[in-house]
Amino acid sequence: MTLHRRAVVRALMQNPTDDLLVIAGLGQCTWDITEAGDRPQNLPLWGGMGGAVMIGLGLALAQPDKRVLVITGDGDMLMGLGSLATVAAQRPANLVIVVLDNEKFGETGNQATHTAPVAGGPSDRGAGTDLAAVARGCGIADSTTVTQEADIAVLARDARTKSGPIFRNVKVLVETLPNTIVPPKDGAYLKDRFRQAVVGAA
Ligand SMILES: Cc1ncc(C[n+]2csc(CCOP(=O)(O)OP(=O)(O)O)c2C)c(N)n1
Repeated sequence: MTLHRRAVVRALMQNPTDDLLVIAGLGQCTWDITEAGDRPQNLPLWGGMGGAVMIGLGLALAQPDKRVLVITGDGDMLMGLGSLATVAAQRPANLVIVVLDNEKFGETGNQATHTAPVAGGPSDRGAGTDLAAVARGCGIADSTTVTQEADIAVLARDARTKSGPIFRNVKVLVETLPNTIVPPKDGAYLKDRFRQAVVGAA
């Protein structure tokens, strides 16, 4: 794996328009989207695990004229796998799911997740869980794995323009990154800020 997560997120969020709604899964993705530029249309989930895609799905269905980009980790995605079947059933054309797959629970100390290859052990299953294959199996036909620097520009373009639902599993390096730029910590404030940006003052 050679891709740097922050470079991927910066490419995904370059020059965002107001109709780009970004949901970040917990842990490092929350820091990543904030480093790319905090904005009211960003909803970082801080410590809420397993629900990033479900939140994105609800939002995409409620706001069909906006583009919904979910950026989350493999740990969060593995916890919420059932959401992929519902995305496939609902087929929101405006939903893009990008998993930054470092094969670790990065935020809690880099414990291996099930996307990591397993050598030995009771099941000796070899390759780890292939999240793009899971998404495809759920019925999201446009599901691929991204591993190359050269594919980032296409990833970023597809994320903003291609008809969805789209699923991309991006294999990224395990990195220890400074979290010097953090989003607001108050969940109610973040929710209200986001809501106002999406639907205006209630
Ligand atoms: C329900 C629940 N279980 C465990 C945690 C602790 N936790 C916080 S971040 C994290 C790891 C997240 O891993 P991943 O989604 O792969 O993100 P990464 O930090 O590797 O990008 C865990 C297990 C939590 N916040 N909530």
